[in-house]
Amino acid sequence: MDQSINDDGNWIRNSGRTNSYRTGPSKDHTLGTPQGHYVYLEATHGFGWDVKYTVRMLTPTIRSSNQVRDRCLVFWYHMYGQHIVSLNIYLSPNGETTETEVFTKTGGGVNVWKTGHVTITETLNFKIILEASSAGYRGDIAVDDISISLQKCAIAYDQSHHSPTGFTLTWSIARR
Ligand SMILES: [Ca+2]
Repeated sequence: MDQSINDDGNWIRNSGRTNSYRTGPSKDHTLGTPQGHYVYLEATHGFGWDVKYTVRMLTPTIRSSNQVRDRCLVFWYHMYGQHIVSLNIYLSPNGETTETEVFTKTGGGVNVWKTGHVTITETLNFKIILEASSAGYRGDIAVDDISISLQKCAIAYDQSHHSPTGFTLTWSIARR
């Protein structure tokens, strides 16, 4: 995935815990160990109290048509920390000019990884934008194991399901 330039900072690749107590994960979701990697918003890099700090990243263009349009986006997210604002996902046909919100979660309650899924039915090419916002140092938001399969999400969604079609996005943003 690529970093946006229309935001305040970058998603950061990390393993183990984050820099502040009482926020962020202590292990990734894939392996469930301190050695596994995830990406996150490091809220300590933000603007401080009550000023929203936002990071965004984008997938490459995903090709759609009338024949190929149904997909299920599955991901795991971790929102723990009292200064967390939101995690939002948007679809955009043209970078970041026009966006449609398809997922939003606010607040930072519990120190666990949760799964999210979004059915996508786009007939035009699109990108997926992942956006996290916080307003204070206990605002670390993490994401892991993003995958896209070529079917609508099942109604009774099985968290262990992985489709052999589609693909898994990898963390190529290794800067910090
Ligand atoms: Ca991982």
